[in-house]
Order: sequence, then structure tokens, then C-alpha cells
Amino acid sequence: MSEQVERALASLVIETPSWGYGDSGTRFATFPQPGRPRDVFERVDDAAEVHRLTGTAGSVALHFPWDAVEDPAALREHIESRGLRVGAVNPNLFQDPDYKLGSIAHPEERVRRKAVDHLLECIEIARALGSTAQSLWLADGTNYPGQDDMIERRRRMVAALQEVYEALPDEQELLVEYKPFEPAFYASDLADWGSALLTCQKLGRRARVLVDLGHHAHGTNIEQIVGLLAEEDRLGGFHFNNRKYADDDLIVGSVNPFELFLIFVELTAPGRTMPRLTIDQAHNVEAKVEAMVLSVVNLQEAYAKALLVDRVALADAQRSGDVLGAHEALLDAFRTDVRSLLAAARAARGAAGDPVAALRGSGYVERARAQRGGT
Ligand code: RM4
Ligand code: MN
Ligand code: MN
Repeated sequence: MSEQVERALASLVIETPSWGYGDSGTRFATFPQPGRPRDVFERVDDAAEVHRLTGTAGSVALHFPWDAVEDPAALREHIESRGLRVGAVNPNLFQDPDYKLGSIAHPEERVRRKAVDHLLECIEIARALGSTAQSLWLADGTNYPGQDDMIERRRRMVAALQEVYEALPDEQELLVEYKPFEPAFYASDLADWGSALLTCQKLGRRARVLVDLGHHAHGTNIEQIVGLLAEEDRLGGFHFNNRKYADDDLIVGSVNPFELFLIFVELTAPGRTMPRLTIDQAHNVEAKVEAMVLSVVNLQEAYAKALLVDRVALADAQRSGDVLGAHEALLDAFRTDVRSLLAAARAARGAAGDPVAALRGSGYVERARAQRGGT
């Protein structure tokens, strides 16, 4: 058992987001934290610390232009010198005032052109950094019925994405994220997994869907979506976070650990390959590095528990119509305390047995505060 968990951890790569280390807050206020990273290099340093403690966060996802630098080669070198890889490149099509009515679905050709040019630029940035994915989330949509023609918007969006897809080098894939609401509150242009999947099918095999756990209506069975997309070989990746109400971006597994476990049960089903596993969090009151460490540890726990599922017993119970026997096969795994197993597996990999305690005892946060300043 412990060997199985050790092997599994060795192959687990979780991407942490550069944007999860900087200052953030609520829609009402940003709360500056002392010791916050001042630039992308320091955000990478924080990501490296999370990896050092957990042993499975060896990749860092970047967001542009937030992480823009003069010299991408220097950034790549910094990332690699910290023992990390460059994860997905996330273009930003939602902050420029020109994007008020959308980006690639915008009614004006000039704005659509500008947005496509940014996407093409991000392909070049990814090439220079050695990244193998574009991870695209569109804020596009409308706020009122009649504001724009929904199907026209979709045509514009697809045409723009086709141009981008054609420019993708072989080693890059295009991950398409969906979200039902916010910032658009009437009709988002990529509102759900179905719209994202249809778009990917129009583009080609290297376009796949990205599932963000905060981007569903309440009651949606996310693990079913995961299984379905995996079955169609269109599951590109995840943005892990947790929520109680909307797109809350809370610590992974903090509110609904059972749902997280069930997602990993799908991901580890026989014959499946792991998609890209990225954390997408924007903390508002919690300490950033510690929050990220806790998210990675919670992901490790969900993963390890999913590996404990007795697949033979589960399949037998399912075949014989033993409703609760099948359900209990899952509960048995979910209820297993895997913490000491994981602590040992992490220690065997040179990471921390107890990553949160190790962070608190390391002085990392205090040193960052002294070196980086900030109030
Ligand atoms: C969105 C979405 C994107 C993330 C932005 C900042 O809600 O989750 O993935 O890049 O927030
Ligand atoms: Mn996301
Ligand atoms: Mn989100």
C-alpha cells in the first residue's frame, strides 16, 4: 500500500497558479499582505516553496500580461533553477477597458482583432518559456436579453479561436474553460461544458475542455462531467478550488472533500490518463503560501483515497445490483485516514511529513516579509 502511494505521488504533478500568490481580495476590497511577492520571479519563489514542502507541485501556471517580462528566457531559467516547470500560459482577455462588451465575441472587429493578437502573442510566449498549453477563460457574455445576438457572438468566437488554433505549434494544446456567470450575468459565451466541448470539436483534437470546480450551477454532478469528457478524450485539465456559493476560489477540498474524492475516483478509473491538474485560487483573507500548501495536501489526500477504492469489489457490486455495496466500496476508501501514509510518502520524496507545520517552522514567511516589505 505505502509503495503504491509513493509511486502515485512520484507521478503526481500539480500546477500552482502564479496569480494565487499575489494580493487579492473580494470584489469590494483588496487586502495587501506583508511579504507579498513583488513580481513574477518572487511569485515563482513562493511556488517553489510549496513544491519543496509538498513534493508534488512542480509546475507553475502563468497569466499574461500579469506575469509579462522583458526577457522570457530569464524567467524560464529562474523557474527551472527553482526546480519547477512552466505550466499552462493563461491569456488575459478581461481587464482591458476595450473588453467591456467582450473580447473575441465583441461586436467590433477592432476589439476582436486585438484579442486574437493577444492570444497569438501568448502562443509565442509559451514557445519561449517551454510551455505546452494555452489555458483560455473568456469573460465574454451579455448582461441583458437582446443586448447582442447570442449566436452571432458564438460565430465570432469560434472564428477567432479557429485562427488561434491554426497557429498552435504541435507541442501546445488549447484548454477551453467554461463558466456560467460572472462577469456576464445573462448569457456567458462559454457557459457550460457542452458549449466548451462543441467548440473544441470544431477546432480539433488538441482543443480540450478545462473544468473549474467553481464554475457550475449548484447541484451539478461534476464527477459525471469529468467521466464523460475523459471518455471522449476531451478532458484537458482542471482548475481546482472549492466553493460554498459561487466562484468562491476557496482552498481545494475545504468545503466539499467528498466531491473532490469522487472526481479523483473518475480520474483514476482503469484506463484513464491524468489531465493537467492546476489550482486556481484567489484567497482573500488567508495566508497565501500556507493556503496553497493546504490545497496541494488536500489534493494528495483525495488522490490517495481514490487509489484505495477496491475496484474489483466495486465492479462486482455494480454488476450484481448491490446498490449499497457499491456505495460502501467508495465510502470505505473515503473514510480511510491516509494522512500518515502520505506523510511517509512525502518524506520519502524529500518533502515535508507535515507541510503546513514545516512551513510555519521554516521562517519562510517571516523572511519574505523582511526581504520584500509591504504592509
Ligand atoms: C476566472 C477563471 C479563470 C481565472 C480568472 C482570474 O473566474 O476561473 O480561470 O484565470 O478567474
Ligand atoms: Mn479558473
Ligand atoms: Mn473562476
